[in-house]
Amino acid sequence: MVENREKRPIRILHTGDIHLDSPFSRLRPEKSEARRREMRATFSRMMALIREREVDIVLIAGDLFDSEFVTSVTAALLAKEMEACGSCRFFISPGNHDPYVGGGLYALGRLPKNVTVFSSEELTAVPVPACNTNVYGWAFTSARYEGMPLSGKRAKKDGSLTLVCGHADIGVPLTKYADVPISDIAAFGAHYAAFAHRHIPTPVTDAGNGALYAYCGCMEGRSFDEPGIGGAYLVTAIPDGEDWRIETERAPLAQSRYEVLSLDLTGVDTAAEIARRIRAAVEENGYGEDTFLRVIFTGATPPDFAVPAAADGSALGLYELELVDHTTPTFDAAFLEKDMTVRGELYRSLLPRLTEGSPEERAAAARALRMGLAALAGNDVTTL
Ligand SMILES: [Mn+2]
Repeated sequence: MVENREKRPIRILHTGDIHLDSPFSRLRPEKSEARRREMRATFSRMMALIREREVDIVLIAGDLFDSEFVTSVTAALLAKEMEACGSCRFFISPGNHDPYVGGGLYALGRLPKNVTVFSSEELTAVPVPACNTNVYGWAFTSARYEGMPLSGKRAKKDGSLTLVCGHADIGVPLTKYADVPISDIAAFGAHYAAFAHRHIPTPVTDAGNGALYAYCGCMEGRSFDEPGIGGAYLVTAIPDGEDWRIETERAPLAQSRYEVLSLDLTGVDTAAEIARRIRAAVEENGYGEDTFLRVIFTGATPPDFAVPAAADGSALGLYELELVDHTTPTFDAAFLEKDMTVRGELYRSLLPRLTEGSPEERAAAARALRMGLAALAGNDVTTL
């Protein structure tokens, strides 16, 4: 007979898209290894937070690591860290990057006893009696999941706290990454549904009938497509009569972040002024040694002013600074067309690509024209 345990607040941490051992193919080898080390360190910091905040249940909604066969360093780290949180229960729902496959880390059963890994595409319920909780989850068993894990299912309504942990592509019909319509989340009716797969976090949202759900976002951004400070959600379920009330808070964890900044250069014609504006933006946003910053220049600039193409990020106290030139040179086409000097010749030779090329070709041609005109005008064609 199951005893009716006294209800107490339950603390939950929702994470996912951690991508340990990510290849970081965009970075140079020495930097990518440093980033992998940094990600393992961030993971360890998250585990310290779990101990410090006395978290009861950790939901890892998939893509914990970045391949079916994780490195031995990471496997050892996972086992050690999870074992050190002995009183906490971990639930892992394998995603498309860390599917449950024979011979993989999950199937080998080398994770400590307090870890439950979902192993079936079928929605599975695991009771946690000590927490008055049922955790529901599913697994990717390959890089694809072409079903609808929550379709037609309902959470058990027996007064227990109900949680979902899963890797899914919410609201994308016919997705190959587990199709979960928002209406399925509402109909299922869990108190909190923890999702991963999208790397940008979403606010905690009510799908309907108080069924909350969120994407936690990735723990560490890996490119400019994953901007912001990565982290996890801390969720507290507080007994509320026969039901539970949910409170959530964001826990920032990342050691590095990617940020994208747009800078309008209209009216600017010196590198010094550009440097001043970048410096001001860096200060205003609190970017520092943890920041990979991409600055996109926009607006219209004089045709003979060479917008800097590269800059030393460390001089601005940044990890790395990348400049992207999307400005339009305000050259006088009608004048250049008739210009019989080498300037006109340069313009005419670039004209087909300036007008008929692909967007990339047009941008490259505009840049070539600008550099050429700048050089011919005796202006510096240098970096910031
Ligand atoms: Mn994924």
